[in-house]
Amino acid sequence: MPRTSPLPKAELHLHIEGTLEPELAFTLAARNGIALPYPTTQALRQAYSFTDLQSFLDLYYALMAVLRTERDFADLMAAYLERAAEQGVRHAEIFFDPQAHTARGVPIGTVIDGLAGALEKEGGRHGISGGLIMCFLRDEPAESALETFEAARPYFGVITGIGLDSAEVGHPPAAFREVYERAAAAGLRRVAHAGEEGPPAYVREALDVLGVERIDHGIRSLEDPELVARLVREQVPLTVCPLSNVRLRCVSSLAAHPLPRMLAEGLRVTVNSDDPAYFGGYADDNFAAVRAALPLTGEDERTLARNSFLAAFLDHDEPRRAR
Ligand code: ES4
Ligand code: ZN
Repeated sequence: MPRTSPLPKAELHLHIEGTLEPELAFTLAARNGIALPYPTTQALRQAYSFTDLQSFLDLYYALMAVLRTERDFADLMAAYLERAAEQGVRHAEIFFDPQAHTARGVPIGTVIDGLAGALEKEGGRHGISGGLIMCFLRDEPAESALETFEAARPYFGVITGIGLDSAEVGHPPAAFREVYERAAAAGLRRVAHAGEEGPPAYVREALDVLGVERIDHGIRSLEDPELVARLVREQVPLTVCPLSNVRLRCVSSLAAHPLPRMLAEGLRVTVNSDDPAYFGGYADDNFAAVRAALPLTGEDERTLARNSFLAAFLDHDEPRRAR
C-alpha cells in the first residue's frame, strides 16, 4: 500500500546553499542584476553532472554569486522549509558556509540575519523546529575559520553549532583544533564532514582532535573495522546522504550503497539530503530512493527516522517549547 504521508524525520545534513534550485537562482540573478553563464534553467540543470566532490563544489560556489541580500538568504531558507515540510521534516539542523559569502563581500550579519529570521518565521509556520550550523571551509586556512568564528560571535544566540566541509582529501581535520576548542568553550555543538572522500583516519581525527558529536557522511569508516566497533560502541551518529554519494561517485550506484551494512553493523546512521537541488532530492526523496534500491525493511526505515531524532541536538530531557 502506498504511504500517504512521509515518515516524520529530522534533517541533519543539509547545506542551505545546496537547496538553491535553478528557478530561484535565475530569480535572484535578475533581482540583483547578475548574469549567469547559462541561458536557461534547463541549461543550468544540464550542468549538474559531477565526477567527484570538487567538480560539484566548483559549480556550487559559482552559483552562490546570486545570493547577496538579507532577503535573498531569507527567500532561500523559506523555499527550503516549504519543501522540507512536504517531505515530513519536523526538525532541521541546517549548514551554511559563511566564508563562501564573506569572501564575496557579503557581511556575515546579512547571511545570518536572513537565514535565522526565515528559519524562525517560516519554520514556525510549517511546524519545523531547527538550528543553524556554521561550517568552515577546510580548503581555506585555519586562520580564516578563526576570523569567521569571531565575526560570528555576536550571533551565537541563533547558532546551534559548527561544522567542517568543502574539499576533504588533503585537508585533515586536525588543523581546525583551535576553532573547535573555542566553539566548545562557547557552548556550541560540533560536527564535521569526514569519511566522504577522505580516509577513515579523518573520522578518527575529527572525533579525537575536534571532539565532534556527529560525523557527516562517514561512509568510508567501513574500511576500518576497529573504527566501526568504536562508532557502534559510542553510538556516534553518521549523517549519510545516499543520493549525494551516488551523484559524487563516492558510491557506484544506489544498489551498491553501504547503508544496509551500516544498519546491520549497529551504527547510528541517519538518511539526509546534503545538497538536494543538485543531487536529485530532498529528505523523503532520499528515503524513497533507498527504499527502491536496497533491501530495507519497514522497521529499518523507522530506525533511520528514529535515529534522526536521537542524533539531533534537541534537548531530550526538557519538554519542547510549544510553537
Ligand atoms: C558538500 Cl557533498 C559536500 N561535501 C563537502 N562539502 C560540501 N559542501 C556542500 N556540499
Ligand atoms: Zn555535506
